[in-house]
Amino acid sequence: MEISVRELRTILNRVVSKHRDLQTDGFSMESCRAMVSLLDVSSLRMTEFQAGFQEIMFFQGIFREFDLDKSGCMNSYEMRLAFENGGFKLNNKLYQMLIARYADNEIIDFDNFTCCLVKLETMFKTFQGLDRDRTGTVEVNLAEVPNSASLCLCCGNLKSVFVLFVYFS
Ligand SMILES: [Ca+2]
Ligand SMILES: [Ca+2]
Repeated sequence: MEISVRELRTILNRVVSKHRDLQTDGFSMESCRAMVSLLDVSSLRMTEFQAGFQEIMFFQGIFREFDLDKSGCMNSYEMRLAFENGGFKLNNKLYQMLIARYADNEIIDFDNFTCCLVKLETMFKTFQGLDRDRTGTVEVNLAEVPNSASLCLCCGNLKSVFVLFVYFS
């Protein structure tokens, strides 16, 4: 049995609608596509769906933990703590780009939060795949860029990664 991106979206939205303490306007097709591509597949079989679902539950745990004022959404301070706890040490510029891309009226709801973390995770995975000698730096030529929609050029080491990218556009 396979689950399509559209079905994944329906399931996730049904689940999050039961958690009234999480602010969300629902998962978009874009967020769901990003989740499926993180798993490197085009549609989900049951085991992949379960893995994806556990990931969402994990993000939900982080979201609740760092929603310090229990507002049901993240402000930029809470978001930064959540990123750092998730192992994503970002420089200020990248951090501000992410907030600008994912915040709505300066707050980030649960679906945007999940989409942002999924994309970051995909980007870090891409980086690690390119960093074959594990030096924390990569050099890529155009042919190695994963695809034109996710041009991702990274430099610096992973502990304070400096990323120049046209990834979230
Ligand atoms: Ca949203
Ligand atoms: Ca909050």
